[in-house]
Amino acid sequence: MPRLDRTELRRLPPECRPALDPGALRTRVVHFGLGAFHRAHQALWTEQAAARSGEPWGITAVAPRSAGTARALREQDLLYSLTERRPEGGATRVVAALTGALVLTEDAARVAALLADPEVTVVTLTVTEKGYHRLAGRTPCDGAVLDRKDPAVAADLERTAAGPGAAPPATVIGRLASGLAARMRAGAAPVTVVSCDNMADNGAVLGAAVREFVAASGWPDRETVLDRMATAVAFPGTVVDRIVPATAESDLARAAAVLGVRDTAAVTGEPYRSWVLEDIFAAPRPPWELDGALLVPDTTPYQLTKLRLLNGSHSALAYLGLAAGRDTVAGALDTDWGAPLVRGLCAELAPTLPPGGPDPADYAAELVTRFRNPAMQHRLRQIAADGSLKLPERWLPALRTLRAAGTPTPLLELALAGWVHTTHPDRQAADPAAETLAGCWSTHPEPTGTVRALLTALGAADLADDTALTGAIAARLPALRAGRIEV
Ligand code: CS2
Repeated sequence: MPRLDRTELRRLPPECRPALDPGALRTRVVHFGLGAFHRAHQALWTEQAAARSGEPWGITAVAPRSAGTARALREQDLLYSLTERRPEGGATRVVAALTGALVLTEDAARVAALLADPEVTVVTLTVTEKGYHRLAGRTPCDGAVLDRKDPAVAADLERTAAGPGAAPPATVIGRLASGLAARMRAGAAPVTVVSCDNMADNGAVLGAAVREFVAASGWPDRETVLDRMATAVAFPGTVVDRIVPATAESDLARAAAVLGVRDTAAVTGEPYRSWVLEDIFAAPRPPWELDGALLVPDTTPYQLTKLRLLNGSHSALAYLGLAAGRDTVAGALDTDWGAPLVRGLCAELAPTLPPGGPDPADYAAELVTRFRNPAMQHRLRQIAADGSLKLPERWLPALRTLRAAGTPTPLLELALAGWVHTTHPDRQAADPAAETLAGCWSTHPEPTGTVRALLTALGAADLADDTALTGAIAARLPALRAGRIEV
C-alpha cells in the first residue's frame, strides 16, 4: 500500500481530503510538542482558520525529544489523518496544517531561526506538566515557579553562562527563553506564546517560568531582554479540550482501510472539541474563532471547571478503575459506580468553582456521555500517568478550599485513596516521581504514614498534616485492595 503524501491526495475519497492546499501554507506558528493531542486539536483549528480566511497560517511543530513522529510526518509531506471516533462509526480525513516537523535536539539552528523570524507571530506549546519544570505546588502568586535545581534546568542555565558557542538549551523552557531573547535583541518583533497544557493559569505560569529563566541566565543583557519582553511578548491563558487517546495499531489499520494509503502519523479523537483563549495577543494570530474558538477576557472559570471536573474525574476514574480491574474509561463507566462517581465528584467540587463558567451539573451530565463513548478505547493507564504532576492541578486546590470551609470531601478522599493504591511498587503507573512514591511505602509502612508521606511528596505538606484526611484516605485502602469501589 502506498504511503500518504501530497501525490496521493487526489486519489483519496473526496470527503477524506484536507480543507486546503498544503502548498499554500507558510510557517507562521511554531509549536512545541508533536504529540497526538496537538495534531487533533490546535492543528485542526489552525487548518480551519487558514481555509476559511485564505491566510496562509501553517505550523512548524517541534518534537522535544523523540524523532519518530517528526520523521514519519516528513515522509508523508507533513500530512496525517484524523479520525473522529463517533459512537455510530468513525469519520476520517487528512489534515493539512503543518509546514515543518523538527526535533529540538537535531534541528536546533532551524528552531532558533524560526523563533526569531518576524513572520512567526505565534508560538504554542503542548509539553505536558513535566515540560514546565515547576517547583512542586507553586503558582506565580507564591513567587518563583521555575525549579532552578531541576538537573535539566540547572544544566541549561549553566550553558547560558558559557557565552556564545555554548550548546543550545535542552529544555523547552530554556529553548524558548533563548529564542525569545534573540528575538528581542533583533528588534523585538512582538509574538504571543500560548501554553496549551492542562494547568490553572497556564499562560501566567509559562510567562513566569520563561522570565525566571532569563533572569537567572548568564546573558549580560538579561535586564534589557526582560524589559523588551514585557511589552513584546504575551502569554495568554487557554483551555484546551478534546479527549485524544494514544494511537493504537488498530487505529492505523482502520485509517489505512478508509484512505487506501498508509498513514503512520494518524491520530484519533472524540467528536467534542473546544478551545477558550484569553484575548491578549501581542501580534497577529490565526482567526481560530472562525472554527468556534472562544476569545474571552478571562479564562479562569473555564479553566478551573475543565481541570477540576473533566480532568479531576478522569484521574479519579483512572485510579479507581485500575483498582477495579478495568482497562478503559468507557469500561470504568460500564460499572455501577462509574457514572455516580463522575456526577458525585463534580457536585463535591462545584462549590470551589468561580462564577462565569458552565453549569456544573450540565457539565457533569455531558462528561458522562463523553466518557461513555464506546468508540474511544481511552486507556486508564494513559490518564493515570504523571499523577504527581496532575493531582496538584486537578484535586488538591479544591480539596484545600473545601476542607478550609469544613465541607466534607468523601469522593476526593476516595479518589486520593485510588491514587495512593496505584503508587504501590507492585501496581505503579508511569510517573517522573515513581521512585520517590514507591519509597513512601517502604519508609512509612503504616497506612496513614504512607498516605502522609505520599501527600508530602506531592508538595502538600499542609494536607499531610490533616490527620482526619489522612485517616479517611487510609480507611479506604482495604476495599480498594479487594477491587471494591464504594462511592
Ligand atoms: C486526561 C487529559 O490524560 C489525561 O490526563 O485527563 O489528557 C484529557 O483527556 C484532556 O485534557 C481532555 O481535554
